[in-house]
Amino acid sequence: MADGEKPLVRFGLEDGVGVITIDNPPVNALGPGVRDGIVEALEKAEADAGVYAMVMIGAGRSFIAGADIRQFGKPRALPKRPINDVLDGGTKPVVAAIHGYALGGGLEIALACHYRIAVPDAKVGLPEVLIGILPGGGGTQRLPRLIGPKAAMEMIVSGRYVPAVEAKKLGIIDAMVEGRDVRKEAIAYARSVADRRPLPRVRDKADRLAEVEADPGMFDAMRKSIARKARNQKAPYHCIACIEAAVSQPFDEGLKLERELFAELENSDEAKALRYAFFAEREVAKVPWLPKDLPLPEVKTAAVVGAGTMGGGIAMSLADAGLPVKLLDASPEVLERGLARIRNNYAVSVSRGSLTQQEMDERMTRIEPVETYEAIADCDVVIEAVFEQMPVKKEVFAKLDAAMKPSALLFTNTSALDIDEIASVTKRPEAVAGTHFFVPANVMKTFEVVNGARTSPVTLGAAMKLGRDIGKISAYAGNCDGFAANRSRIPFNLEQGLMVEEGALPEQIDKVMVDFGYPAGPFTVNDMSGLDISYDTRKRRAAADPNYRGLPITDRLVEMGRLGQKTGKGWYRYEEGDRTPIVDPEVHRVIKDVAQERGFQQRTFTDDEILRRLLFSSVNEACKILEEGKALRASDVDVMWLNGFGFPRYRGGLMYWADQIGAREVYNQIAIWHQRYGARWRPSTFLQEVAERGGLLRELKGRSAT
Ligand code: T1G
Repeated sequence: MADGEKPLVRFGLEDGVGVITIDNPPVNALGPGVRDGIVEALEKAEADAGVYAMVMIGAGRSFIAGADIRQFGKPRALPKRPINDVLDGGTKPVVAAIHGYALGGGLEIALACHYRIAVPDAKVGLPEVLIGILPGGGGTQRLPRLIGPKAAMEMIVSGRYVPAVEAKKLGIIDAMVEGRDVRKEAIAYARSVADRRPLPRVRDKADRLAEVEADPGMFDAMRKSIARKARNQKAPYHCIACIEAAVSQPFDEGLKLERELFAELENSDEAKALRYAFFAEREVAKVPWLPKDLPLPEVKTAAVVGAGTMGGGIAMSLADAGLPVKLLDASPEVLERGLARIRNNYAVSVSRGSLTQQEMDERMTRIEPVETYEAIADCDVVIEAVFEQMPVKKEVFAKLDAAMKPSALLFTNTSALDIDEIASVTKRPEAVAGTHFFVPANVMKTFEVVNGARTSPVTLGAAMKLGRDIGKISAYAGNCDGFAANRSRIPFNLEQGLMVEEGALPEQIDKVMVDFGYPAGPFTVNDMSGLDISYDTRKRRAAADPNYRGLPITDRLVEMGRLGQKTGKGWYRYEEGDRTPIVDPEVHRVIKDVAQERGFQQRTFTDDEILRRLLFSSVNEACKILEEGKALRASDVDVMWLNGFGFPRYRGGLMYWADQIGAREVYNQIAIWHQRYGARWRPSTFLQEVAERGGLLRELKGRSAT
């Protein structure tokens, strides 16, 4: 350890209790040196006759957040002795004192300790499946022994973080401590258990494993229940196999299988992609020119203008995060309908058990309906969510400018309109930014922050922070038509419509995308959101631009009243009260009729061409967005696609997936389509450059972002 460098693991003695402190900021990950440091401290305490009990605790804000994910996929020295073997072989009680998080390898160490205590707001979990691997430190063998195989399987296959109070009920935590001075309380607890023998080693517990006798089908039931979401993935199934071994084989045999399956997963394609997504979702928070310690205004009160679907969802997002929200709409009827919709959304969550009635009531009381701008004047932030038409937006912002207190932040939820034009009607354009929520606003994680030409760094920073504070993933976008997320998606939508004109059937395209890993195909999604949504926009553009070709087949369906699920038929037909899309020969006839009327040549498509036509078009657009500096990083676009468009997470993201094919092959294919289909397939120069230098698309950075 270099001079002056703080030790990663400290050992201190207090009245016979050895305190092992892990100090590896920011989250006490088990990086190089940490594991050996813990082993050294344990062995030292074992050898010291003056030590009769031990405490293991994390410095800073957390216990141990798990293995250092950055080390995966790299050669790494194996620890001299696995920590959990040292703990199993110990003769003195070790108490894991948990605050903040005990995750992955961190919880596994705690499970190998003899006791676990926690503060009420701590969280524990084995989230390895979320990065495509499995608990590789004995967690699949110890957790079932502590809380039973079914509860263990639910925790490990979901990867969810469990609040300490629930973890105590499950049996993971032995005692809750206040948390005023965790170290002190842990030492006292260690003293209280110092003489208890035999030492309660989790590996020796077998009684809870017997639960499988009453429910031997639990493993197949879990496999069945995850089949849809875990499609094309290995890690969830390997987790189940390890837990199955825990109930059917001796502890060391189960450990052996765990190690084998872990090794198989560590460098799997899904693990590499999920690790990439993990770090991309942390990188996206960073705006290079914003200092990390930039003082930002505090947001304690919020307002939303517009009580429609979006406004209601936004109000819920803010209320869910504990912010009092004033929901403004000039029309009392719209306001009442909006509140009823919010109430209903919460009631559905309560009926599903994902929210308690008390939580719903608390959130509802945070949302106050108001009808005047004066009523929101004192709010720290206001988010406009009215009709997606510029005149309406401008009218609202002129009123906001007149009414809101000088320090208020003025955000618009527009999904594509010009932020600068909206800001131009205010005297404070520096306080205006875009905060684009995805539908449904209270569920989707992507929170696109759009930087106007005159948006100040403080306003930009405050918008990025607001997204994080309400549990979303803030992603920077520059001001242009469609910003970054929707703009990168537009070519996908266009190719989808054009391929149907050229002979591909909606159900074939949907199947390709579902097999790829999407939860639903694009035509099924169109039927959910309604075919009439963009119909008016296309008609307006056709009236303004005689060269605009629009989407004649979609328009024909709309004109036939086939608007999607809401009318019982759209691209598909639907039985009464059932959302299952059913192929409808009537649609095939419409496609043929319009193709004949418009002279579209029809042909068959391979699945691979469909996949590449859709996704390559968006890869190309993402490169153009980066070229124009309208996004900071290609990995930011991936984060938007993962969290805004349902792109399968185990494929890393749009640009990460394109790298698996290779920039050169992507570029060559686009160049061919450029020849065949014309300007819309003009290859991005950024794409061409990456292809020529053999680089990686996911590492592209936006040209000095504006
Ligand atoms: N390894 C390496 N870096 C990590 C890390 C980890 N496990 N967890 C967080 N970081 C970095 C993160 O990239 C960011 O870096 C900074 O810490 C703050 O993170 C053997 C094999 C703990 C709940 O999956 O869930 O153990 O951007 O922004 O919002 O069986 O981090 O500042 O440079 O997320 O306060 C299992 C993952 C590993 C936990 C804190 N553990 N981490 O959230 O901060 S596999 C995990 C989290 C394993 C064993 C297996 C969260 C957090 P930078 P942050 P946060």
